[in-house]
Amino acid sequence: MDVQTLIDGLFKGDIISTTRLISIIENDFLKAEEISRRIYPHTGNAHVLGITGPPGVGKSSLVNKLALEWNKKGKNIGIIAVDPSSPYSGGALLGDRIRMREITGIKGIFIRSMATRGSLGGLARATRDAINILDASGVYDAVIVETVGAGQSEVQIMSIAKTVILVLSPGLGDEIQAMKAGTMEIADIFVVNKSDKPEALETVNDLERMLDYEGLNEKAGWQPVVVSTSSTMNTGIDELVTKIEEHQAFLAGMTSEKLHEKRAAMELIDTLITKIENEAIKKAKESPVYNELVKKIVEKKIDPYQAADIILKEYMQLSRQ
Ligand SMILES: Nc1nc2c(ncn2[C@@H]2O[C@H](COP(=O)(O)OP(=O)(O)OP(=O)(O)O)[C@@H](O)[C@H]2O)c(=O)[nH]1
Ligand SMILES: [Mg+2]
Repeated sequence: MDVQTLIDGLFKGDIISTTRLISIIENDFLKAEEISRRIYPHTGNAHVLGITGPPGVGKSSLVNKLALEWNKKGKNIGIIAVDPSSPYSGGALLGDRIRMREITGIKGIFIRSMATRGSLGGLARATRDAINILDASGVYDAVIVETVGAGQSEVQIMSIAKTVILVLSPGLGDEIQAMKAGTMEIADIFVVNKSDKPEALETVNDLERMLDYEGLNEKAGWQPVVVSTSSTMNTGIDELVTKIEEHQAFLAGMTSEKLHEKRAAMELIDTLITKIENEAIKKAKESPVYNELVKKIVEKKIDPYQAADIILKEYMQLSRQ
């Protein structure tokens, strides 16, 4: 089926077209560009929600319960679970599927896992395109993206979320300390999940103290909040929905031009980097000295820096012609 037929299907809310388009953007960078270009004017309607946090804190379980709760209120929810740790993705994705089993097949909830397959353009790009596909379908009120909060690609992914939720669980003092600079700053809502555990209250207190201390309690007029949840006991989920909707209302109420511009700038730079990267890889492989340089690196006759400089020099000469 050609791309245009699939896009027509997408706009009609056809799930198979949606799924096929996401597969295409994952695997085919050139077609991804064509798809993104055609759907872009239709994006911007879904509330994109980023859910991040250390491994095992209960993000997937929470997304599951959150989607159910929201769905009960009549909202359609798209979910993208991102797994950047490709060597382990088989197991992790399977785990996610089992954990999210409760919600697969429910009308108005769409779920999809994504993993890096060494795809050109990287995970952040593919995830962003997938979010845009769900958004452009016009079906989903919210698109939830789950990532493990660690590397650069997660921060990149989170940059397009309108509301960022950082999930923690009791007894993670060290992790909280370690992540405070990067990830803490981007969060609008902090969730202490597994609040069925006795140490949860202490974690909530620690977190609130830290938010005050770090001066993170004021973010462009929004006061980050801490919500306690338990995805196993299904508690605190309604409060989380309320807080998300409050943040959504807050965003709608402010002059969001700056916000839009910041997001657009990020998308532009990311796309540019992807293009340059792809171009660089292509040019390197086309270079007549490429294979020879690889061999020399293996034989330790040259180091990768020197080899890269040789290719770069050649590339600069080419682009000047
Ligand atoms: N006691 C308790 N356990 C929970 C709760 N939420 C999740 N868990 C358990 O924590 C484990 C991890 O849950 P996940 O939902 O997979 O956590 P995650 O953050 O998505 O994990 P990764 O995606 O692997 O980083 C599972 O064994 C869950 O059953 C909770 O509220 N209370
Ligand atoms: Mg998970």
